[in-house]
Order: sequence, then structure tokens, then C-alpha cells
Amino acid sequence: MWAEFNTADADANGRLTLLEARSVLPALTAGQFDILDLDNDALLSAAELQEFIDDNAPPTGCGAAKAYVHQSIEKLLSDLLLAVFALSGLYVSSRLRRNP
Ligand SMILES: [Ca+2]
Ligand SMILES: [Ca+2]
Repeated sequence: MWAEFNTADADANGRLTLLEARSVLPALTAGQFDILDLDNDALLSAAELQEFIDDNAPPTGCGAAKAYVHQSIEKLLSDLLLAVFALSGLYVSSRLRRNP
């Protein structure tokens, strides 16, 4: 999965720096990168991206604290989600093109 992630990962170490992420998401800001970077090591792993997508899937009983955080950064997250889904969407469409 995550073919675009691998494309962005220029040094193939399984983590994206902000510059690597920007190679596929030119509009990505440092602030958005920080939100995705759950362990604050300045690198994005595929697991961190997946966790972001999972966390922002339609709510299935989120806690109140989490709902509050989502409310305060809702706009930023929705923009970012579009970008992340664009990443995975590119992968899907490249797969479809390759299939007969
Ligand atoms: Ca890398
Ligand atoms: Ca990280």
C-alpha cells in the first residue's frame, strides 16, 4: 500500500521529512506536518498517516476531550485529510491504470 508514500520517501528510510512529504504534497505546511507527526520526531511514518486517517474516520464514540481537539482544529484537519486522501487516492488510481 502507500505507493505515493514510497515515492515521496526519497532516501527510502521508511520515514518522510517535511521536504520529502512536500514532494508529493507541495501545499503541506509545517503546522500540518506537526499534527501528523504523532511522536514529534520530525519524521512521518506510514503508521502515523494511517493513524491520522483512522482517528478522523466517522466517529464511533470518541471521547469528549478528543471531540474538543477536533473542534478547535477541524478546518485544518479537513484540509489535511483531503491531502492525505489525495495521497492514497493517487495510489488507487495508479493501480487502476496498471490493471487490464
Ligand atoms: Ca525518508
Ligand atoms: Ca513521527
